[in-house]
Amino acid sequence: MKRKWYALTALLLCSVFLSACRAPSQTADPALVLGFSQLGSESSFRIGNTKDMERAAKEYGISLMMDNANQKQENQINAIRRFIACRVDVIAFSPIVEEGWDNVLAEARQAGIPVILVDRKIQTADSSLYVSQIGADFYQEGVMAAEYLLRKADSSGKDRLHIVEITGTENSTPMKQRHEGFWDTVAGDGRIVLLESVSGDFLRSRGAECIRYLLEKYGNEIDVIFSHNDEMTLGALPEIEAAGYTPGEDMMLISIDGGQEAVDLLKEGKISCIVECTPMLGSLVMQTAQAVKEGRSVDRAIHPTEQVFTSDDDLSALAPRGY
Ligand code: GYE
Repeated sequence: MKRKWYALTALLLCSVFLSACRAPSQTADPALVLGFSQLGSESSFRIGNTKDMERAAKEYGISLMMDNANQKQENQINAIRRFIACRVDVIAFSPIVEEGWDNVLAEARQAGIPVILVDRKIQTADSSLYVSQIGADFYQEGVMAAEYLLRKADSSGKDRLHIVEITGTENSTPMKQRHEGFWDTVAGDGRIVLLESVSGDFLRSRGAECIRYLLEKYGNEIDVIFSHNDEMTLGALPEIEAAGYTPGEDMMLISIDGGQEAVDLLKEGKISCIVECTPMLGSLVMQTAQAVKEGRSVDRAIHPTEQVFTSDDDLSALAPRGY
């Protein structure tokens, strides 16, 4: 009798586990099952990226098993382990930070499951742990932001511009490389003087906190605010106005991402420059996953083309941003 109960329990546990492996969007006989660990929902970029991954999976007939890590690396690691246990065909993930992935990616390699990096990168000595990185050239985004500032410095004729920087998530690729690209480009130009750089973690609420602190400390000494993403810029803007300053006149805001809400404020002149960072990576990811599954070679790095929007441009013909 006991043996029968044990067998029944084991059968029940297996069926529960296997049902957890079924992708919600799984078709009857999917050509490819893709496990995707999304890092969170911290910004309109991230939400737009998630929606585009879902759109592209449907378009390409790929079963998407998606997990939202809610900004925690341990949740991403656990999700990747679940994907391995579910024997997905390909794993994709957007690593919240660059370090700490070698062990779990070695487990995926051991299981014979290829890994695609989406949006951000990882630091690893073992390049065989992933097959491709699909996302922006964040260093170049920093360069483009700085080149805009230098052009404005030239046209203004000012011999000093005091700047504060609100950076993204510590140790994430976009934070590190946007910072490096920007400051490498202005290095040696004595007109650009950094007052302080503070971390806003890519969050709107933290952008507001950061600018309150910076305005309290530096006030009208601030000429330029370089913010690593629109979310923090959108948090900072109301605080700047509440402090009695006119964004776009008293202070120049330079931002990155290019979502609709920020672009609308650029058209109003409240934001001076937005470097585009598109979240629409879904098609590139699905094409790469299919190529990998079919044994075709893929590029190690795939960068979407991106543009710069300024408040001097005529953006009347710009299509809706979609994020
Ligand atoms: O700029 C920001 C998001 O990784 C490029 O993460 C992405 C960044 C983006 O939170 O809005």
